[in-house]
Amino acid sequence: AEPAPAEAEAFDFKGYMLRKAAAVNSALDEAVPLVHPERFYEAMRYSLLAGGKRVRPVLCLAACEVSGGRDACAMPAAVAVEMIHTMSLIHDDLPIMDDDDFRRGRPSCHRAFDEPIALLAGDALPFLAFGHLADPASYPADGSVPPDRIVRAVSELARCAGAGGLVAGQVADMEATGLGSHVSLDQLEFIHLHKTAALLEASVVIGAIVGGASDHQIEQLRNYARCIGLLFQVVDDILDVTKSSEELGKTAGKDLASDKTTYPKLLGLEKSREFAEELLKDSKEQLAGFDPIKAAPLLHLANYIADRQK
Ligand code: GRG
Repeated sequence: AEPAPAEAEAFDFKGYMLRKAAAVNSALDEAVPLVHPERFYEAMRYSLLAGGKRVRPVLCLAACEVSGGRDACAMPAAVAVEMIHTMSLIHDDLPIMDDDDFRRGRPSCHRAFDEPIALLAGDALPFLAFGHLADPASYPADGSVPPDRIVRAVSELARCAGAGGLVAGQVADMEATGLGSHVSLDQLEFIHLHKTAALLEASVVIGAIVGGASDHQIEQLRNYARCIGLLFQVVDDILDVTKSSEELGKTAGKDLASDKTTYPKLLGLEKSREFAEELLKDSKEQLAGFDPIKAAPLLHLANYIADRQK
């Protein structure tokens, strides 16, 4: 679809992403220095600095910006969400979970190091994340992020990442494995809202909290994040089908044949595309009350998630 006139205004999204990702990378580098025991620290740094898209930390910075804060206020939160994301990938790749040898285009942590080190690197990262988020020394010295906001952000991240969030999503996903189209639409939505959307939600909401958003704004941004979280997964499912059918040169892709439950499998490709359109529209509606200039990064992040090709 053609972008609406307001969206077509010059906003250098690629430049924005590159600038913000570079700032996040250097903050991550600083947050986890290479100290003794080196092999363990190396493993954490290997996975953290492996060059993901940095969608979560950039969302966090963008939500802080739209709420009136500056990047320095949200950087501890941005670092924390990427640490949690990375630990979830390290553990997900372990043989006892998904057993993946590759991640972000190179050997997964347990392949590059070994299983015990990968397990422990994953174990340590959430503690580093919460330590960094809660430490007053992580924030600008001018007091622009008061302690009550920090405590609220800690509690929000704990809720979204833990037993009622990301971990619950992983459990539900494991339980659904092999059930294929016997999984209901509600179950599929539960999995994605927890396994994928919860951490995107935390990223946006804690960025908004440290940036000084009102409760009403926080709830609007939460809804925005839930929409793009689900959108992320619907797009992923659609790409799975279209990519694999392109690659295989036939109409039914590997996804339709595999045991994984996907939106195209439950809804069909056309309805899945409509659902993605709807989620994109709903996410943008949540931004309507914000300053359009400051909301531009969040709006373009939603487009980016909708349009991404891999
Ligand atoms: C949080 C304590 C705790 C445990 C984690 C293993 C586990 C429990 C959860 C796994 C969750 C998981 C693998 C979710 C998938 C999320 C997802 C959409 C990953 C891909 O994200 P991208 O595309 O990746 O943003 P990059 O590499 O760009 O960062």
